Amino acid sequence: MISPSPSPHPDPAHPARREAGTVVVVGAGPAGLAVANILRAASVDCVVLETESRQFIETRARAGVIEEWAVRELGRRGLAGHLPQRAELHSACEFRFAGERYRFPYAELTGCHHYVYPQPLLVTDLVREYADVRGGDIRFGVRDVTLHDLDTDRPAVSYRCPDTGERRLLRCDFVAGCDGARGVTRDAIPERHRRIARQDDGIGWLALLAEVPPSTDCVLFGVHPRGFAGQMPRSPGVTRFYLQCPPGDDPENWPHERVWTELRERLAATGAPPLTEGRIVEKRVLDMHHYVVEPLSHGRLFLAGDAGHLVAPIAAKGMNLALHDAFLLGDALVSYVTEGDGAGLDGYSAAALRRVWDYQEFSQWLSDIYHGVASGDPFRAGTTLARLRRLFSSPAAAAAFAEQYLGTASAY
Ligand code: RFL
Repeated sequence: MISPSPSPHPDPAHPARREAGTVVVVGAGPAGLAVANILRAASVDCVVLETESRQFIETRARAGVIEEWAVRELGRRGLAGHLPQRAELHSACEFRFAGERYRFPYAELTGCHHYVYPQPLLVTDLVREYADVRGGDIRFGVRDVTLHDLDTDRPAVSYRCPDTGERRLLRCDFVAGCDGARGVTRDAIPERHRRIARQDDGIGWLALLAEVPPSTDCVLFGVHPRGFAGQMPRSPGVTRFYLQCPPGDDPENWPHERVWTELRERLAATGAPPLTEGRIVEKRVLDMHHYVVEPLSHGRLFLAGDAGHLVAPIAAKGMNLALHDAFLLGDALVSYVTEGDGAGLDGYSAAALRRVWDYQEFSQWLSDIYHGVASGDPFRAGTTLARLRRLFSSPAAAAAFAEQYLGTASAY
């Protein structure tokens, strides 16, 4: 229960310049910026701390697929920015296996679409709305962010100022930990108060960004004995590709020619248009691992987005979950601060985790499909192909897949 607790210790250990506020948001990714915008719209004062520069976060390429419910929520809160004009609307994806193409028309089954809008554009819109339009306080390039007194009703966050090297301390009522998978807020929860459930698929993906138009109008999943391959359109001139590879592989093992040969082979299918080959502008290896922190809160600290749960980009779910957390947390903080209603904060972790676990389960299921044929286990390869064929022969199986892929269940 959110209730008054012991006062913070005085700050003799922190000879820092002190300021006070209501909420400190650590991290300016989709989660932190959405929370900060919701607070700002309700005139709840907050400060956002971000280790990188504004230019860096506005150009960092990552996600691209946003689910329709999340777009609707962004719009309802005046946070859709340029998305309605610039996003591409997708209504189908395509599986390729056993040398054939199988188009899966999910919009026909759910009435909902995926919006393809690169993460840097969403982040640019959200920073602009928060800082330039709503006049919010955001501090870039901060160093050595540290959390203090989380078990009191006046916690604090300190950081080193990039220009002066001076240490600053922000006293607040709440801390929103939105600093992603490599942040510090998750570790501020004592181990005895949290459990981290982890899953490692033991699989790597070479993630590529290429300056080429996509070869089809939709996302492609190639399930091939040589390994998974994927194509995710990002814009008319930029496409993301994935190639399954050994975990921890060196991207330098994948020169231009090898990348395009493997993509052509793994995505080959009767009647498929040829892939357009072009310059690769980003090449990195991601290990397919996942975690969930439970609970997502400790005292006055609330985790949102990748800080609290990581889902590998298998089903394009991470940014959608980050936004879902942010909507719940932003609303709960506003209710508490403006009306004294703590129910949203008390229930935040459980409510957020229901969708998190559902999406994790779907990603595991999809990971089995993507990687089963190349597993070297003929039994697993057989069951994987049976699952795939079922999607195209059983309306019930297709409806269940579409609901999970689009995140449209009526309750989580
Ligand atoms: P972010 O975006 O990582 O933002 C966290 C921010 O915190 C800053 N930071 C700190 N700030 C202050 N103090 C500290 N100590 C700090 N430490 C870090 C960081 O600089 C950063 O600005 O987390 P957030 O907001 O939770 O958002 C999560 C999403 O970014 C992530 O889930 C998605 O990118 C995952 N993902 C995808 N999700 C989708 O929903 N759809 C997709 O199509 C999709 N594709 C992808 C993806 C992730 C990928 N990679 C790179 C893992 C494709 C890829 C290749």
